[in-house]
Amino acid sequence: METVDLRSDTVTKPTAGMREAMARAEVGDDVFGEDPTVNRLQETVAELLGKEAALFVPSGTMSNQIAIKCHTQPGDEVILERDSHSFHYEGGGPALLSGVQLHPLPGERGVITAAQVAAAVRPGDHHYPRSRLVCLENTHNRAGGTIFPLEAIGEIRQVADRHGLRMHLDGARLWNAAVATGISEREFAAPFDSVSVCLSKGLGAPVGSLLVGSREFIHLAHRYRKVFGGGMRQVGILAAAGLYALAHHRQRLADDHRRARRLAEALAELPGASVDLESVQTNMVFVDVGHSGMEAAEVVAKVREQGVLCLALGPSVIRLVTHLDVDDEGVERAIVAFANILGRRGKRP
Ligand code: TLP
Repeated sequence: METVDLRSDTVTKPTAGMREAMARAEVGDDVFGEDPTVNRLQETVAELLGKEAALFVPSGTMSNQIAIKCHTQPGDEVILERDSHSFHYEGGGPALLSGVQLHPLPGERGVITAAQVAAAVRPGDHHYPRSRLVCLENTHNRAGGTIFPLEAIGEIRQVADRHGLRMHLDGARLWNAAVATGISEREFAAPFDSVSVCLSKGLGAPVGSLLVGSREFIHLAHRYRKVFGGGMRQVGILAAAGLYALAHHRQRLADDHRRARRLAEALAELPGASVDLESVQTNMVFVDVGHSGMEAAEVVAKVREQGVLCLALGPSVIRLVTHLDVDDEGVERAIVAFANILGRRGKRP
């Protein structure tokens, strides 16, 4: 039985075309800045996001952590959303690597407002930490792949300008936000001083993220990439996968979004399952099985027996993510597997 892996869009395997591009890649020592494929990828992504420069790094986590390090001094405070990746899933990196304090704000489907940010900025009195950076996430992972609207970002930028704050975007899935809205990555990136984007999520490359910003910012980021152990050598092989992904796998994200919607609508019909359909804006579906009498982990184990993999995110919440390696048939199989556990259509009142 072939498995349908909906745990994350990070699980994709490189396609034949991607592997061929990797095999053909011209390489050099990137620590010396001599890998022509890495240089081409950095120029391509900087251009795509409308920034002066870009730096290829091993992971989204490192990219965010380098950005926080570059923008802050120890003792500074970083304002971010309470469910953001940098707050939850980066191992306490901001405290460990940058010595900063985090100021998490509760968002609505991952979106915080300019008024919340303004209220969180500390007075310029020596009792307080120095507010220095605002980090946003687009799309927002733990909120269910939701889009941070451009207008709301613009309003936060105005607050940031008034208080001399920098802004960083965790755009691990910015590609999804762009395809879903028709607003370009460049427009979404414009209000930010730095942006991190991942090649290893929906785009289907095996490794790699890029941090973009001004030339001066990237010069400093280069130093911290080395310090954090992220200087790599003949990584044109990986950059080639990224260039291939950018050229061939961006527009197809619309298919992932269509499949997530199909999955969400079908699962929402099952007894004991509820889905916030408004949060299904890109390639993720969060299902709450709280009313099924089963724990999320139990449901996950039972659908696994039917070859469907997904993740329990809490006692009652399950995350399913569509991607390059899940087709229409895979989605239908997942729906059947859940229906076998939770019961058929015709939801109880
Ligand atoms: N997210 C992973 C897990 O870490 C949860 C996933 O399966 O979704 N920013 C965002 C918004 C992310 O979702 C992730 C990865 C990262 C950063 C970190 O990227 P990597 O895994 O490359 O360090």
